[in-house]
Amino acid sequence: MSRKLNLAVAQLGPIARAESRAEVVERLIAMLREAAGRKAGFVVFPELALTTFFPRWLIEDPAELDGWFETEMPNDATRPLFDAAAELGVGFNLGYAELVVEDGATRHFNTSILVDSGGRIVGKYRKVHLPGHKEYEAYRPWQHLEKRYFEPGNLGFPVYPVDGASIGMFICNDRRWPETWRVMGLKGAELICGGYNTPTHNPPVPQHDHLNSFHHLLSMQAGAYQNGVWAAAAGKVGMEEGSMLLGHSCIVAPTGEIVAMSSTLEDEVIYATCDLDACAHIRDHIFNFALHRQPQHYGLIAEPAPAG
Ligand code: CDT
Repeated sequence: MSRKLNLAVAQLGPIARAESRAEVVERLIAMLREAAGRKAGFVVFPELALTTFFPRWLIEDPAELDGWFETEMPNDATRPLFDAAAELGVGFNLGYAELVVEDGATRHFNTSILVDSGGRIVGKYRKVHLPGHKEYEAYRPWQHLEKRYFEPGNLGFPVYPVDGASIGMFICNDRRWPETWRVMGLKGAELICGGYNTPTHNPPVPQHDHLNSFHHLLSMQAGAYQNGVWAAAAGKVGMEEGSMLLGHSCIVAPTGEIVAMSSTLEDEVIYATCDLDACAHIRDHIFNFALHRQPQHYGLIAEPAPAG
């Protein structure tokens, strides 16, 4: 008998700088309820889903900066979301900025979690591929200071069992990197999901601005097909504090076919019924890792980048 996951992707329209976590959580819960009404068992929410995309600003006051981070999860603002998940029996993937003390040091990560249908956190991932820059760059209309505010994740690319499905996570820029997908493919992921905040204008390469959606979908479709996994991406979309963020949240089958895509720049939920056993149609044949991979030739991929 085939295993079916009723999957939903809940994209968020813009979040204003002044919008509180509690207000955003209300929006998330409304979409969680809508998804539950459509019999979804798992919902994917965006990257940094609780606030506006604050790395677009240079924030020099450390206390002000830390105010964008969560020091515990769940916390007072997000607990209603976890309670709703347990009440409705729907799991979710949620991105947020994480401030944590580890080994005596204060650390900042761009993080996402997996929550099961009982409202329990069952998995965590910290973004590995941080885009952008460290220092203020005056020519940019908006900064992209992820490299300044976060350190690269230290958890690798884990895959977790969640209500009977094997699920791994990417966070935004990670989806462009084949290594992200392959590591989780090798771990047997059946669904790889995550959120994104992708400005439609990339100041260093404006000649590629018209290709933003193409590159997003290309990455999702290639990652899904080349690893025989279901793939889902939830955007923070629309005009946020003057910066336009890419739409086209999507669900992609292991064949690489797009089976659902958002059509607005607002809060919107899209759906697909995912046959998890369909992963094997790819993984037992064209991308049968055990039969066809030749890792003795791939060593360079895992070596540190050459200097300069
Ligand atoms: N949030 C995030 O990772 N955004 C990047 C923007 C790249 S351009 C600096 C992305 O890959 O979509």
